[in-house]
Amino acid sequence: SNENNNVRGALIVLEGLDRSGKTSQCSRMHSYLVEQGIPVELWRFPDRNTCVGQMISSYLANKSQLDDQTVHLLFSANRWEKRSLMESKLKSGTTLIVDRYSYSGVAFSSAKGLDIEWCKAPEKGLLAPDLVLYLDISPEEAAERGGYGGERYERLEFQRKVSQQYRILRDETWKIIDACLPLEDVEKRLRELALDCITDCRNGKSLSPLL
Ligand code: Z5A
Repeated sequence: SNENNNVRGALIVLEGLDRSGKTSQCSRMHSYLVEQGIPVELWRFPDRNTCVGQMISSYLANKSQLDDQTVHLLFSANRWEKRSLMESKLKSGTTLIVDRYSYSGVAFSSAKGLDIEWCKAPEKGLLAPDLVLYLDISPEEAAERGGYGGERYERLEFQRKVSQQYRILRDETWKIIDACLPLEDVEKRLRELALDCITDCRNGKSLSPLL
């Protein structure tokens, strides 16, 4: 076996309010990395393709009712059911670009009033991201982008609370990017940060669990 077998992919997470541009930026970053010949996959949470994901999807569409604790644990279970696949992909050298992760789970549920430590507990032991890219936008500016659909959380008042919770979760491993810059400027900044992170992982940065 050659040394390359030990090279792992990076776990790169994009977070931010609804309309902050995560989905656009994730797909641009994915295409860019593919062009660079870097093994990469685009993931997103919730992953609506699983049975758990379908329950979440129907809840978000207001087609079913669940209490706050239950839906919190479903979002978390939706990450747990992908954990081992995530680990094997990373270990086999594939970089994962992930649209929302545990921080969304904690920010949205604690914005409803659930205790933040309670919200964090089921996330412990999932894989810790190597890089969290936070697309920073005020709830008001995000709302101005329009296209708030009919989903449950797409209301300004609630997005304000989510924004406050994200602020509490920030730590020194997050990179905060001004999401109001032109799309191409945001894209360029994200690329640089992602490439640095991929290099660090190739150079032996180890995978660790979320604490
Ligand atoms: N949720 C949760 O509660 N718990 C959890 O554990 C998880 C999630 C994982 C569904 O998520 C909901 O689940 C979500 C959080 C909660 N609820 N909310 N709110 P989702 O990921 O499926 O859906 P989403 O967050 O609503 O994604 P989104 O609407 O697709 O937003 P986005 O990805 O951040 O933005 P976008 O689609 O890329 O861009 C929005 C618009 O802005 C679009 O018209 C773009 O062209 C425009 N845009 C983007 N960038 C720019 C710049 N730089 N300038 C100008 N305009 C721009």
